[in-house]
Amino acid sequence: MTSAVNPITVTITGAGGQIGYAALFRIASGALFGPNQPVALRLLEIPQGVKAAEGAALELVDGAFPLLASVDIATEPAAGFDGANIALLVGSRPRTAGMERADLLAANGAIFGPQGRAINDHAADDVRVLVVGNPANTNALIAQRNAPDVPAERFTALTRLDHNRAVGLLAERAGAAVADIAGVTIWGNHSTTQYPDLSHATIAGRPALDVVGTEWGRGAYIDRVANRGAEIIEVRGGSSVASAANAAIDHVRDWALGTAPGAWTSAALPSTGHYGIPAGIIASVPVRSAGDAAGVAANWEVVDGLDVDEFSRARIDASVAELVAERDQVAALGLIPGA
Ligand code: NAX
Repeated sequence: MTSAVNPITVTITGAGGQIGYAALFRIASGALFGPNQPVALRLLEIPQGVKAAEGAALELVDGAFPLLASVDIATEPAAGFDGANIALLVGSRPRTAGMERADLLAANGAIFGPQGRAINDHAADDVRVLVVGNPANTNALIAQRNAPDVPAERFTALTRLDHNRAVGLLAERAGAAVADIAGVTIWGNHSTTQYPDLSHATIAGRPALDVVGTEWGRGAYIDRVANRGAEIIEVRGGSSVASAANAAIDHVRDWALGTAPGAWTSAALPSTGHYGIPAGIIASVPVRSAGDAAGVAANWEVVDGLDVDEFSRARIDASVAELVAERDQVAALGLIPGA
C-alpha cells in the first residue's frame, strides 16, 4: 500500500461462489468508490468454499490492481467482519429439492443471525450492509435484528438487479437508450411478487406508459421482470451471476457516492412506515442518496410523496403481505430477537 488514503474495508461473504467471483475483480479495480480510493478485501467463506476463495485471492494478486490494499480470507464471522466498512452478504443456503420454506428460513437464520451479531460486535462504526443471498429481504431482517447497536437503516437488501432488469427491458421494448429512462421503481420483495412500477417512469421525458402502452406496462412487463431470474436460468442453464454482481456494485456505489441529481433507484430498506409499509419490514422502495465524498457514511433517503393509484396499491400490498408472512415465520422460529 503506497496510497496516502486509508483503504475502505469490504467484506464479502460467499466470496468463493459465483457472484463473489464476478464482483471481486470489479471491486478491486475501483468500481465501488472510484479511481482514487483503495480497498481492502475480506473474503468470508465456510470451509467448503475456502479453496475457491483462495484461488480468487491468487488471481487478485495476478490482477496487480493499484487500488487493492490487501486480501484476507476468514472462516469466522468475527474475523471476517472485523473493521468492515461495507459488508456484502452474498453467501446463503440455497433451496434444495424437497426443502420446505420453513427449513430454508431456518437454515438461513443460522447464517444471518450470527453474521448480524458479528457485524454488531466487530464491524466499523460506519458499517453499511447489503444482503444479496436469498431470501434477501428476510435474511437482511434477521441480520438487522441481531445487530441492535447498528442503526437499522444501515441494513439493506438487493433489489437493484430487479431495478436494472426493469430499466433494461423497458429500454429494449421502447427502442430507447437506457440513459433516457428515469423514474422506475421496484416495490416490495425480491421475489415474483415484486412490483416493477412504471407509473412515474419517463422515456426521454415522456411518460413511459404512454410510450409502451398501459396494457403491456402493467401486464406482461411486470411478469417478465418478476420472472427474469427464471428466464436466465432457462436460457443460460444457471442463475444470474454477472448481472447480480453488477447490481450489488451499483447499489453500494450509489449509496456511498450518491445517485445522480433528481434521479432515484430502488433498494430494500427497513420501513419507517413510509407508503403504508409496516414499520421494520425490509421492503423495496424508491431511494436516493446524497453520497459521502469522504467515505461510506451516506444514508439512503426514501423518495416520498409519489402518487400511488389503486393498481399500484394492490400490487405493493400483495408483495408487502408476503414479507410480513416471512417476518412472522422467522419470528415464530425464534430468529429475530425481541419479536
Ligand atoms: P454460489 O452457490 O455460487 O456461492 C455461494 C457461496 O456462499 C459458496 O461459495 C458457499 O460456500 C458460500 N457460503 C454459504 N454459506 C456461507 C456462510 N455461512 N458464510 C460465508 N459463505 C457462505 O451462489 P451465487 O450464485 O454466488 O449466489 C449467491 C446468492 O445470491 C444465492 O443465495 C442466490 O440466490 C442469491 N441471488 C440473489 C439475487 C438478488 O437479486 N438478491 C440475484 C442473484 C442470486 O440469485
